[in-house]
Amino acid sequence: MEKTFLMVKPDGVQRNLIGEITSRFEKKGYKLAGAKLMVISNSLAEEHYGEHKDKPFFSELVEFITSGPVFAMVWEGENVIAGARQMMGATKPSDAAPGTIRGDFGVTVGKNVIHGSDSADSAKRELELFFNSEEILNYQKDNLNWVY
Ligand code: DAT
Ligand code: MG
Repeated sequence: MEKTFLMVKPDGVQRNLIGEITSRFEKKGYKLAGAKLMVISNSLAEEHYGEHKDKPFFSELVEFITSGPVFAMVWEGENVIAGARQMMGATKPSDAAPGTIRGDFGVTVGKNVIHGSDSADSAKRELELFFNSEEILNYQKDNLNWVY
């Protein structure tokens, strides 16, 4: 089954949105396969956001993502990578539709509450960056017979 990397960013943790956000993915029918509260180091932040290293907002982005705990998660499900991106909404909360996480809880692009992998390649790369194999659990959830 497909897996993706999702993370409640420091603003979402501070704003008590961990429960709200995880609840949306649980209710959707995706399965939580791993999770941890952690503070991202500078080097991990620079590697995670490496594709943006030449952008003018890069240093601000690294400073923000390392500014407090994040809630890092592994979610599993059919087409979960694209499905979670849809549930997150557009990068800029001002463009994100109501009903999406960024549309409902964000105002500015610099504090847009959640990260999610944007492709199969980035999901693989980001999951390997944030989780080791023992932290990703393979377990049975019987209610998934009522999702699939
Ligand atoms: P996404 O998080 O939707 O994958 P992205 O990969 O283009 O978006 O950018 C990563 C993060 O960088 C984004 O969540 C918020 C920040 N960011 C993007 N564009 C920005 C901009 N123009 N100004 C400030 N921060 C920006
Ligand atoms: Mg991205």
